[in-house]
Amino acid sequence: MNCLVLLNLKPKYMTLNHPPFLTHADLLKFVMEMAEVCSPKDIRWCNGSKKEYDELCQLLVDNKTFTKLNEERWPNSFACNSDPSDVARVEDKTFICSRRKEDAGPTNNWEDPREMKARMKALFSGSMRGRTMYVIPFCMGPLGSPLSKIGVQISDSAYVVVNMHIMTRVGDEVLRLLGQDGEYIKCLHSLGAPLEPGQADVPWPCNPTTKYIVHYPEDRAIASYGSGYGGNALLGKKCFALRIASVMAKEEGWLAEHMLILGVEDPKGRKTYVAAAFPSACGKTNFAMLIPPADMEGWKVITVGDDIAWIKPGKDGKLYAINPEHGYFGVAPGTNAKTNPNAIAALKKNSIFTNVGITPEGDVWWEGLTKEPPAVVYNWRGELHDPASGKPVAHPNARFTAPAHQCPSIDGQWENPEGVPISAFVFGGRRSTTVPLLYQAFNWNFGVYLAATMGSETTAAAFGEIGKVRRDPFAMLPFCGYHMADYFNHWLQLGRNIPNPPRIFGVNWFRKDKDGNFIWPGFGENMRMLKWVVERVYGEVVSIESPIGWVPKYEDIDWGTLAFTPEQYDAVMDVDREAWKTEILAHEELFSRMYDKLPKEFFFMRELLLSGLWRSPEHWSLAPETH
Ligand code: O2Y
Ligand code: MN
Repeated sequence: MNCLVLLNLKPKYMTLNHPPFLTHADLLKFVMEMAEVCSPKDIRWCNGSKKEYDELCQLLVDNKTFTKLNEERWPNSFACNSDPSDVARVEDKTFICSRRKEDAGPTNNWEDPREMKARMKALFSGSMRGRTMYVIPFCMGPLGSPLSKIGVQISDSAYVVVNMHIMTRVGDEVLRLLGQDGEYIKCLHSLGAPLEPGQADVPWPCNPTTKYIVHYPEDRAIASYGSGYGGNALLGKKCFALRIASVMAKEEGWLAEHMLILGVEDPKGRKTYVAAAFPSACGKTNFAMLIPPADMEGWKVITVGDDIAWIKPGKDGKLYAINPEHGYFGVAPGTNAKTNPNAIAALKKNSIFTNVGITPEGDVWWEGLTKEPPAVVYNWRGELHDPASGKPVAHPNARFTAPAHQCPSIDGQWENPEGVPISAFVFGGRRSTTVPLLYQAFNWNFGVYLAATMGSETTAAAFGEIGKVRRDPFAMLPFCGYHMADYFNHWLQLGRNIPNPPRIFGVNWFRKDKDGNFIWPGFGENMRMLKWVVERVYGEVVSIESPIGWVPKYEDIDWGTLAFTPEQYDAVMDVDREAWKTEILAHEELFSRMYDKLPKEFFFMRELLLSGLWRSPEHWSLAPETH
């Protein structure tokens, strides 16, 4: 019998052209109920085909949302400008609506889910009038992988559909995998910009004043209203793959992390996989696609993912990771053939650019792509760029959406349904002082403490005082769907359950000298640090014990042709005892916010670290050498 009859649905939406093989009654009910609330003009189920992608891109061109780029130079690619009110994730309007406030914790915005649902119902009522409601079945992770999870996003944005095509696996195959009663995450998204009869559309519809990104962890559901941009609207990414997935991971004994995944291939062909967490906009994509310096012959970095990792213990006790995404939503400014040649190659075709500059010849440009902007270029607000104005061409958060498989460094294993085995975790922040270039935590627990206390200095006045350290534990502060201290406990517990957990390292590429210059060149040179990490994983190199962890000896780093003197090394590796006393005491500021649930181990580790700073009157580098 037809499911629609079974569900006694209103004739208005009997023409929903869902695939004939769809037998998932709960999904049909969800779609029909949302249609009743949002009142779209029609409903379109996305099948994930190239035809669908091309058709919707053309629709976006016709609506003046997309500019088709020069086909010879940028095949099958488009650029668009968002509304100035809609340029980034809206953290202050992001909510975790767990039933109990204490489950969301002090670092998330919370509201009672019943109250929030009432507010959302009012906002979504008629919100899709005059627009098509797209139903986007998508899979996070390789189709059929035991580590993958399915979502269905309802959206009234064609821009969202085409971006989801690149960022996730969309279409009929996903519905087939769902079967009659498969589990899926309900994702509802509306631009909050209904069109009244006769009303002309605008290139970037959104709600300029009201935006909400709401998560219901217990219902495994997401509602996003008012924004068409990035993390607010592509719900598979931050909302599902991090906030909701982190809750599922805690309950099911795995990890959903804000981490890149890379493989290091050594000259003998040995592959070692590393997962690394850095706060947003700290160069994760660059690190994931690193090209080693020419003198490190035989060393290679291969890319599995640049932003999110789902990591599960395998039967052999190792941790296995997949990249749940299918594309990159990378920051454009600063990306160029020198800083990240692999990203430049990945975005050369079949890509979408948001908030970059566009030239009359159909080229795109952003700050850092080349030294000088093109003679004639329209900025992200569509104005003719005037170099004297001081205004940037691209918005600082301008993005490219590019298919992952187009990255030349993509690992042959990146879609392995079993995932790749992780041997090391790397955590890093942006610190101009105090934190050394590279160090290894004494053990798993100290590593968890290291990651929990990582932070970055603020670079934008939006975050208050410039240069103040903002703690971002595990780079997950904006993305953990539950109480951050429960999250720390989850990591500690995971370490207790696996026999030989991955080694944990801290890095800081951003240390400055007295004159304010970066000491470490970064980018490809970071390979020299990665090599030491790999050698430590296999116990192939000794280290020195500093008060905060194991550190490399100068002569154990492969310097190749890089002129980096022992004096520079001392400066970038210095563990200043007084600075570290202040640093460790400053951890209290974060901990005091979550004191009631903080792991007891943290209090002891803090004391141990502090006492270690008094361990010897000599400089730490004279401490005993050990494996
Ligand atoms: O501002 C946005 O909507 C995008 S944020 C983003 C995009 C890709 C990868 N990471 C991030 C992030 O904020 O960490
Ligand atoms: Mn990110």
